[in-house]
Amino acid sequence: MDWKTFLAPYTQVVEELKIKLKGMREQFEYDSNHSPIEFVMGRVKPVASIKEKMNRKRIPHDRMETDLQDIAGVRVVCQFVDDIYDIVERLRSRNDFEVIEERDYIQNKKSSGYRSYHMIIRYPVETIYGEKHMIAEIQIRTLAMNFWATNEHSLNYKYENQIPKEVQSRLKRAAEAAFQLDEEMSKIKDEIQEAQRVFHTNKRKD
Ligand code: 0O2
Repeated sequence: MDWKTFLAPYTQVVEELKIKLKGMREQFEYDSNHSPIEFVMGRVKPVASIKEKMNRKRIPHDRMETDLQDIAGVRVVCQFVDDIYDIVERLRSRNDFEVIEERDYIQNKKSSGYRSYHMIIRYPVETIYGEKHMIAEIQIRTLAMNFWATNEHSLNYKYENQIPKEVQSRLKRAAEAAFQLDEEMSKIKDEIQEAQRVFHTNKRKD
């Protein structure tokens, strides 16, 4: 398997999506001095993770491009839960890709405590051989959800997906605390945004 050639269009998808999503962030800042997007990041799944996931999910080689939907992954991190649904709406109405699946792990959190909104898209990239439609995953989450998921991901890596029971229950409590944090922040969202607008406007005057 020539992984470099196989992954090249995925790298292009990630780079293009990062530019477009960061562009959204900048537009929001210019237009309203506030962006629902805090930051954007992206990655191409490492070969070892691709192989591990294919084994775990028993995905045959010839189904990899359709069934392994997060080889190209970008993440949009927002301040508030409402911002996530705002971004989801805007992504649904774009014409440069097609949303083929959505998973709302905010309304339906995973048993681990994981919360996030996932959109699976079909994205056209231009290659030297013509247009190629690639599958990619966009994860949209708050800062609190991202903090929790990043830490849980590290622990899963450390314990090879066998997190001890005691650590698991701490993670569940931490997930509940992250949920409460999002709830509390939502209640003072208008005040926080007003403060941020004032801060940005003053910064521009400097
Ligand atoms: P990485 O290292 O982030 O690339 P599954 O893998 O079976 O849970 P599926 O069907 O592939 O899920 O799709 P889903 O549910 O959209 O999840 C894919 C990705 O979402 C995962 O990729 C993680 O990034 C994230 N995710 C899903 N569940 C959890 C969770 O419980 N904890 C954390 N921290 N992240 C989660 P990968 O392949 O796990 O890894």
